[in-house]
Amino acid sequence: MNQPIMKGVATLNPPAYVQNQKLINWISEMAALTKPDQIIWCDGSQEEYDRLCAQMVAAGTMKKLNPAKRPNSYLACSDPSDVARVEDRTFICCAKKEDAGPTNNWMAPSEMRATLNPLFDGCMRGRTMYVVPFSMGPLGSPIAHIGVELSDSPYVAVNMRIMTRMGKAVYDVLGTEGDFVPCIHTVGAPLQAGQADVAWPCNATKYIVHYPETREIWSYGSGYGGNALLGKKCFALRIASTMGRDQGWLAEHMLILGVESPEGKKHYVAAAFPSACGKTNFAMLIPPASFTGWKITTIGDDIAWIKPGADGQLYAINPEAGYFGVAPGTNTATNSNCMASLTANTIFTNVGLTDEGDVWWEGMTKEAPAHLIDWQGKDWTPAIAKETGRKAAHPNARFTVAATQNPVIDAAWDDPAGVPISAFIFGGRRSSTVPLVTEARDWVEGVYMAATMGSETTAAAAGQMGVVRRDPFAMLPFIGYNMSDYFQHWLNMGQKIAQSGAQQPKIYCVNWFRTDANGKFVWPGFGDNMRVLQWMVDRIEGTGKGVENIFGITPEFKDLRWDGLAFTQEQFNTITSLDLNAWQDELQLHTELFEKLAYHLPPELEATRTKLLGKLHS
Ligand code: SAT
Ligand code: MN
Repeated sequence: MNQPIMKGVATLNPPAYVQNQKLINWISEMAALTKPDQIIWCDGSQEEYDRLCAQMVAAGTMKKLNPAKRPNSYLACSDPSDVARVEDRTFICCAKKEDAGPTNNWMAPSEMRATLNPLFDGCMRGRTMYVVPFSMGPLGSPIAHIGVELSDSPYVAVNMRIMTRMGKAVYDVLGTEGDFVPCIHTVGAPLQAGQADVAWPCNATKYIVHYPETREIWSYGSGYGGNALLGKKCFALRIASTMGRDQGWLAEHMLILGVESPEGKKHYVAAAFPSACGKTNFAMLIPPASFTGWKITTIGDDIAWIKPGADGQLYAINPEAGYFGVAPGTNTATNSNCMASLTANTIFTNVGLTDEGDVWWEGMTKEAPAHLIDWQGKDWTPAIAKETGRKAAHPNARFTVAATQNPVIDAAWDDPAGVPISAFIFGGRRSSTVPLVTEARDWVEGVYMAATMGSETTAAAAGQMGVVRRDPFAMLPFIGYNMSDYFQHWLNMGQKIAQSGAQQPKIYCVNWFRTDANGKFVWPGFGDNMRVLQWMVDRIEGTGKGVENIFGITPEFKDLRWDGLAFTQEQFNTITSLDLNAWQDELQLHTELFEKLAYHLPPELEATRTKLLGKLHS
């Protein structure tokens, strides 16, 4: 393999196929700053992937799983302090604070550069800098964009190969003049000469920094997930959302799925839920047995890039090429397609290692293995777990797997043109108040629903779990600019679609997570979400029935299909009832949100709130 490896940082020695001078200049500048021992230009080949994995096995970063159980698969266990995105260390650094808005941490670019420069100076000493070229979206698609990540983590290089279209072919698209988003990442743990490395190097100090105006990403101190795989939340959401604002498109925290009726009529819907609320499960849903002939297929499980086509309709791609999903709770009952995806060629992070050399996590099987090594390398048995509460897998443990391993991948998942979107779904995790499903009466009301969405927090972000926080569009940790300007952008997009004469996608708000008096989930969720999805498709087709209430249009019990599920009118009432007192409080929380977002808040949203409040009191 033609792979120039060079000691010291005097020359870069780029491969002949790298022809973009701007890229070479940037890498040269970054190498001079970070001072790696050597630079490896990743070509994305299987040979390179296998070699980096073998190297990490030798270094103790990963374990190779038993090939008889889980071929070509690995387990990586992180430092116990580096297990989730760090939202309080995530910064949007644009010139004006108001442009980052009240929901983001902000620092002036010059101040942040002055802070980061000394940290990055020499941060890769004793390590290798991997040059990772990647395309977010099908190579050459008009909806796709290119990034290059420089990282001193081989774990990042191999994960990026699964999560993105990574490798040599990206340089063909980039050419001599093409644009790319420069992403620099370091674990922030330089090695002195002779100093032994640790299995998961990282730094207690962390910075996840975005400069939206110059479209740069600088990440320091973490090797985990969205902190380090910079194509994902940093580029595909935070930077891309600002590109979308400037260029008239949308970068959203949404899965995209195809739903096909027995008659062969197909719709694509995009659905936003906060991290760790079951987007991957929804994207791979298996309809109940009684729904003969209905098919669900996956375009993407986490992020959607959506651009208006020549016909005025919205077309979406999945910018990613893999899934970085939550392992705990995943099993053949909750997501059998996902389990089938994970049978080989998978990287697991922070799950348990069984005595047979396979993986296990809470909820994977009814019965736990008698013994395993937990994600922190300690002996684990069901008895120890019971006594200490210690988990085999960290609650934010993840798998990294190529989208192509998904048995229900949509035929158009790699189509450069994208797929037309018929509906948007917004869902939070709410144990009370928000009903199973509501259809917005118009675009503005839909934007209002999405803007005021709340959700109980999960383990995907470091911090307290289970408290309700407002999470507009499930974008709270991912919007790269002022939230109110983003609401305005959505309103503008709706107007543009209407003006083009195209049909606006319908907008729905769902909640799978209502609980009963004992705190138990009432809605079975998972495959049974098909019942709600079918109602939406019927609505899109103009045949679905529903009634108008204060907040929009909802189905009555008789309007959903119940064959194959014992679900009573009474249970239905439990998850669809509107508690007017709770809604009084809920609207008060919307008011508080709007007060916080007052700068540039679109007047339509305040007007919608006033209208709803009026209906509540009438
Ligand atoms: O760590 S990630 O940002 O990749 C996962 C998530 O929060 O959804
Ligand atoms: Mn996500």
